[in-house]
Amino acid sequence: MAQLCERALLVAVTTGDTATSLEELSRLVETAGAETVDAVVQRRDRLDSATLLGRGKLTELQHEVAAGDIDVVVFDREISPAQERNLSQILDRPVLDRTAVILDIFAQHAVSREGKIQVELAQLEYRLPRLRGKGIELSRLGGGIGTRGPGETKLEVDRRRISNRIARLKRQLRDLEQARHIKRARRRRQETPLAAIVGYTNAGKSSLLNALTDADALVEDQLFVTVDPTTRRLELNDGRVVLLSDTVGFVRHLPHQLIEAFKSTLEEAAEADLLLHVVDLTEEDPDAQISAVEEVLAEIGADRIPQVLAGNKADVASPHVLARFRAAHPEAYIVSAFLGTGLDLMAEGLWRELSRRFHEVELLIPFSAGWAAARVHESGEVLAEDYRPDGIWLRARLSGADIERLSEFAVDAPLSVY
Ligand SMILES: Nc1nc2c(ncn2[C@@H]2O[C@H](COP(=O)(O)OP(=O)(O)OP(=O)(O)O)[C@@H](O)[C@H]2O)c(=O)[nH]1
Ligand SMILES: [Mg+2]
Repeated sequence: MAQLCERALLVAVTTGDTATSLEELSRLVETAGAETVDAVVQRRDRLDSATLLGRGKLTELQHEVAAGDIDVVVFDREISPAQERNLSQILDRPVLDRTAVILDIFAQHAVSREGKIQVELAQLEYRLPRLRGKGIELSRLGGGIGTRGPGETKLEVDRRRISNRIARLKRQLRDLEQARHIKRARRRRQETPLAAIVGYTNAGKSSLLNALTDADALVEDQLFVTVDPTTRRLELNDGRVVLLSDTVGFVRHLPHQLIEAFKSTLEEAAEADLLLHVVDLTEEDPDAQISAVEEVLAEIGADRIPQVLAGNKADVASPHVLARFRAAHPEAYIVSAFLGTGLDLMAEGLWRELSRRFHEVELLIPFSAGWAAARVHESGEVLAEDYRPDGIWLRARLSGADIERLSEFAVDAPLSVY
């Protein structure tokens, strides 16, 4: 892929006095492979529906674009297809919004077949209403942000072909989803509890998965590195097992086309028994990221799943952020995926939270049924154990499925239900 480094001018348009920082947009643009030349913040009482900005400001931008040898202008908000058309005419440069940049990053980072299909679908859905006429004239020769498909593919620019391709991609996704459902059903039968790692992009989710398990998920100081999630078994010290799965990073205003296309991937989080919510403590305001993550969780229907909160990168966090975070979230675990600190406690915390939905039972397992005792140790919580002449006596907390599976060994009906 010709990786020309585009020179980008960033523009934030805000109404009211909400504080705006173009720092995140700048990181997004750089991750997508362009260079931020300048950033302009424009405050307005109301937005112009056709061009967002007024005449005067647009003239200023025109000059800036010419003088700064700018290739592309990126807005820190969603711009409608009509606004994009108007703005790119006036400024005589391609005009992108934040969504286009995020989609571009996903396109570059997707690895698996399903990931690539999902990204391309999101890109085309975003693109279709933005084409003029048959669409061909919008093709940007030479590529650049907003024109790259997943892998080496260049995005389609012809309206009719896009529609056909969208239909085909949707069909392929449906097939892949079916395979995923079968896998998930199998997991459910085994009843190994699943914890999904969620959090803002770059919080260290993949690093934590690697530190806790033998996964070698890709870790980079970039945004949206993980597009294809990994699941691994996490074995606790005493042999109990939890499945731990990495997810796509979240960001404030995650493009809805992406959420749509990534539904099946995000379902992994939505169907988890527990969420491990990872927060980056090197951020000045971790709570802003927490809120953004909560918003996406609500959107995918995962906001009622119990959560364990973990503040990561404690090794480099500033003392005042750490202190503030501790005070605001006394229940949170403070960890460092780098140093491995706090991980054992956090894993225990995960298990404790998962076992809340367990029931306490008493079992007497004959020595000939060693598998059953092994099962209790692996997927339950053993509270007491005694070797008796007629077998192994256990008092344990087990999932409903395990209680059913091991019912022949039950000494009594469940003792207590949580
Ligand atoms: N100092 C320090 N850096 C960390 C720690 N954990 C992760 N990092 C760094 O943070 C960056 C992001 O880590 P990832 O694990 O890729 O983050 P992620 O949440 O999976 O990010 P995406 O997949 O891009 O959403 C990398 O540069 C890591 O080396 C930590 O405990 N301490
Ligand atoms: Mg990751």
